[in-house]
Amino acid sequence: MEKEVLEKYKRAEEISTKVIEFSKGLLKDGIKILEIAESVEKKIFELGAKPAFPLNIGINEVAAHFTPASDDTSILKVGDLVKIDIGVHVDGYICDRAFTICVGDEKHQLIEACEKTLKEALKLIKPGAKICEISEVVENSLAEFGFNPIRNLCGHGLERFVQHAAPSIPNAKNDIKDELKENQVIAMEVFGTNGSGWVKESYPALIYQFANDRLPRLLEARKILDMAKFKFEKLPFTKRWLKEFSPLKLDFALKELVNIDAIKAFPILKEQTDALVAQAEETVIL
Ligand SMILES: [Co+2]
Repeated sequence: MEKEVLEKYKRAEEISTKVIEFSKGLLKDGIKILEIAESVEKKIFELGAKPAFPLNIGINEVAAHFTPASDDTSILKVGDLVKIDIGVHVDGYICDRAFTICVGDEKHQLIEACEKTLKEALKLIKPGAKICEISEVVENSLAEFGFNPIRNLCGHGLERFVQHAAPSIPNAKNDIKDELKENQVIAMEVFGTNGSGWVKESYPALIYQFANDRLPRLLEARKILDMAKFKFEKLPFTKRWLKEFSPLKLDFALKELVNIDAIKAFPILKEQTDALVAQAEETVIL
């Protein structure tokens, strides 16, 4: 990897470490999740980087792809299992990390299981490692604690301005013999649950991403598509970041953009039996 690229990855990592510390200090009983999202994203900018995607805050059965809307009034409560998934990028080079806490509690078995499992998986993240070997360790390690992996969620590669690139590293056993290669950047993520181990999609979506150049009919849709491409640099964005549009026009415009395949929507992912989900994630350069 070029020195300059490696340095940008390192800066993204250093900034994400600070942002994680900052966000941990916010996760207290009674705080609005909107306040968490806005202050963490602001912190990323203040530290000289940009969010690679809107701050994902998954509470209890919500595994991924939730970020508060600008009118969200919900607050954290004691006992909530909160997953914070943070993406920081410097010039497109992304560091993607996540952690889980239980509000008001030091320890939670599901969190411990995911953290321990991630540690075990990271030992294997080296050039030449087979995807199936890593997945097997994830599933077995969670099983030792009596938990299931989320079978339809995966660790993934990262590329410049691409937050989900090949390869996919499933949380569940498989027979993918592909090997990791030198210079790959891997976001290894573990999702554990005390439920069945599958996520289902839930709407309305809050997170979107540029997909294709199109010519929308609505003026607002044209403006948003332009922002998706240039301002958000084809990385995921959320409605909350589009404050200049009235809510009604925004919904119409996003709907048109999804319909003509100009942007894609990421539905919220919830555990199918509404069981608890914990997550642990780190980015590694091979
Ligand atoms: Co990730």
